[in-house]
Amino acid sequence: MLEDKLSTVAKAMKRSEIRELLKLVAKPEIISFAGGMPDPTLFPSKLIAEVTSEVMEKEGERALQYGPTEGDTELREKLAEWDKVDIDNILITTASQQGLDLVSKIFIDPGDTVIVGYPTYLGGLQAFNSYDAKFIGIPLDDEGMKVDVLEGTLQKLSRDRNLPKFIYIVPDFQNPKGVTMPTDRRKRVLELASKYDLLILSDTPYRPLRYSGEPCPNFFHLDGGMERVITLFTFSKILCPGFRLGYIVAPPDIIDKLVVAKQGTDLCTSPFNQAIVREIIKQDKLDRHIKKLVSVYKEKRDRMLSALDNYMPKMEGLSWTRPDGGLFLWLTLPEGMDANRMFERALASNVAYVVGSAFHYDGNCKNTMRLNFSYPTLEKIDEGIKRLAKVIEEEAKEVL
Ligand code: PMP
Ligand code: G9A
Repeated sequence: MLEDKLSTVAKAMKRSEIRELLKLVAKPEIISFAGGMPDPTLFPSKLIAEVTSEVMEKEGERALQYGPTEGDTELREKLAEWDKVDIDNILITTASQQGLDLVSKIFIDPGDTVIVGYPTYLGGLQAFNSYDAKFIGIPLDDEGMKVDVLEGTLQKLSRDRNLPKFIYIVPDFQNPKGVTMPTDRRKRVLELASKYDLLILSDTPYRPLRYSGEPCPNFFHLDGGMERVITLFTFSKILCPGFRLGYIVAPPDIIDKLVVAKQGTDLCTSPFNQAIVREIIKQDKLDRHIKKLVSVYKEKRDRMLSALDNYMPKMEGLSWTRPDGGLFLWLTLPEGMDANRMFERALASNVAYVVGSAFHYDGNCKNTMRLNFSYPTLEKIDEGIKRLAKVIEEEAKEVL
């Protein structure tokens, strides 16, 4: 009965494998490298409590009232200053997942093509899918999306009159592979976007979390006229996901359309949460907090890399990425192994990961997995990788 009433897109919607998995691996005995969760012991709860009481005292009536759809003006000014853009370029969102939805809402007609990384962030695929997008995946190497493949694909799509409206890229410490696109490649991608008149949707939640190497400029700073880049940012990874707070940087005409789309979605992002974050930024406490996160997460990344070096079996075809930042690395198993099939064995050994196929729109590349290093403690990283190494060794004996 319900099936008959559902819209076409709702019928095609699928639950996120990651969100389902998070329920499964919540047991305390499981060491989880699955969810993309920040370390909760680092949430600045005391600071948030102090700032909340200041906000309530100074501006409680305003903070508890509806606010403008564009977002808190002073917060937008601060963010514009931070990003060296204009306030008209900024729209506050209910975190970046909403940014993905709003951008889809204003650009994707059913059947439209969207270019995505192969693999890419699952929640991006889910958002685009809700508007019935058709995907074309571009494989990644250690420098992100392969630009020669992108070029060939765009040539073909142009011939077929099937060009996408945008290319979705996670340029810094990509989710799920952990790789970063260097400046030269960003420029090439922009040239292609300009040649074929496409937008770039740049999703940058991990950008401030760099542990090694040199920062690369944001796409919008490379786009001279600021014409074709839409950038999503979120406070989820640098403060706390529970605030559900983020923002979009885009040309003012795109911001205008996004504002209308947002009005029909949630009217405005929580003014209360916006006021707290604005005050934390004004008191110069966010930068200090990010420095702390960087030092703790760097240690965790290093611990995971050395545990992998130390415990993984020496096996042809077994490899992993070495990210310069973010929360994840990507492990490839030898051809012929299947991380989906192996998952039961991993769970029985009390260790969890996200299967790599979840990040491929067609469910392929089953010999891959994503490992998160921000959530577990250093000890658990060590023990969990030891368990995983044993699981891989046993599975390989059985299937290879
Ligand atoms: N984009 C990417 C690439 C992500 O990794 C995530 C969260 N893991 C999001 C968007 C959504 O995050 P949020 O809605 O909390 O900002
Ligand atoms: O909890 C979520 O869905 C956000 C994390 C995403 C991820 O693990 O990639």
